[in-house]
Amino acid sequence: MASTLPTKDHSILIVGAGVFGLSTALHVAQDGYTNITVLDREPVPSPYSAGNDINKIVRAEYEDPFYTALALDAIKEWETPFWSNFYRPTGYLLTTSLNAPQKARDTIKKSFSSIGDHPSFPSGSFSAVDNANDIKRYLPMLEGQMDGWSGYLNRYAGYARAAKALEYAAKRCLELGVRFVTGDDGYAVEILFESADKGKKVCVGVKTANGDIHKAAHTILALGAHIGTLLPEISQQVTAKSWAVAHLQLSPEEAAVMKGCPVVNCRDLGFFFEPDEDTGLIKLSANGAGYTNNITTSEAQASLPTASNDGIPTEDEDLIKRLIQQAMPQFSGKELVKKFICWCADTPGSDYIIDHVPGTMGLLVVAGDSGHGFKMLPVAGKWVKKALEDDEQIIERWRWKDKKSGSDNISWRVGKVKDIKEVEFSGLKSRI
Ligand code: FSA
Repeated sequence: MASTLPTKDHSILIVGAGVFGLSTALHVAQDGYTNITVLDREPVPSPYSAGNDINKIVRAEYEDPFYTALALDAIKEWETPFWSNFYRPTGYLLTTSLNAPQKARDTIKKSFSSIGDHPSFPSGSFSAVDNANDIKRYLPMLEGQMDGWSGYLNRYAGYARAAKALEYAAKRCLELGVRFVTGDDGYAVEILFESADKGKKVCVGVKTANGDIHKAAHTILALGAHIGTLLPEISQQVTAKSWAVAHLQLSPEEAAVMKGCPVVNCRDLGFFFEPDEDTGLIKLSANGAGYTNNITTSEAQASLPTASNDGIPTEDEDLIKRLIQQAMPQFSGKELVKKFICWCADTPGSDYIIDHVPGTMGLLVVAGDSGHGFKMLPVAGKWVKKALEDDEQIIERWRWKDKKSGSDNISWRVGKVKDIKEVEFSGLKSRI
């Protein structure tokens, strides 16, 4: 039944209805595939998806021109009528603060020069900002002192209304005939294989928590940070890491003043967005190297997401409070609300993995968002479709890696990776 080369009537099973899963479903359905099923433990937007958030950064300046080109493609899509309801091109301020480590300053220099060097950024998209006065000229709503802040403003960027964009993608999939199975009926617990063909195990689908068998000619695993629970052998290249998210509730009057504020990302503190237009919530996140949850199972030593995402580490709450104090002290008296940790699937070099699982047929994996996947929602499915239709992944950096390769020292991150079980949570000694 399973063949490496799909035809339009072959059954395609996509496990995971997050960013990569929905984008894949959309692209294969738009291309005329007629038999597509998406499984998830929860309806879209699934709380297990890192994309289930009010907003996510959309920017294209990477230090690596490979991803700059892809993100520019994605921005073009975000600007089309299909996606534009969910894109807010507010611009993006990237800075460091007074005591930022040299690493944070260096990454800003590199990403700033990537904008200048790339012909596809509209001219006049960016301006250097050397101090708080420069920043306030462009962002007058920021009342803080922002001592020692410098960096640049990129006008060809903004953010996506993340959860809403996921809901819309699912709606368009449904219109194209994609089936969704959610809850225990959609919670994949085992990959099913049949006897070997040409020395490879043939994947025939998955079993779900309710005991159902979902058979398919092509199974695509898109489980984000949770991928290691279903496919333990990927854990040597994918590490689940989490970052803290919190919110400030603004009144309608306060939100009106902050409206239109570019995304502010201070590399050594954290980032925040303009208030959400429906709720008046400002989302903030702390910048750090991320928290793992290392566990040893019978099959592997792996970092996997915790069962609950509630609350944030105290040290991140402090960073977020410093960010508020320095940029918008008018809100310093407000309590942080809706605090949670968001799990990403990190790879050593921050490259995605989009490949056939070695030693198998009919089984493809799309993983390793590395915390920079959401902006690619409109285009990622195109890459997955290509990998599905090719016998092998021709883009080397997206291939399955048998050994841990690349460095854990991601240039845009500051600080040290810590295990979530070893840090203090606000009000709790530790997370577990
Ligand atoms: O692509 C982007 O600019 C989003 S990065 C957001 C972030 O919180 C990172 O700052 C962090 O280092 C991690 O990768 C998770 O995502």
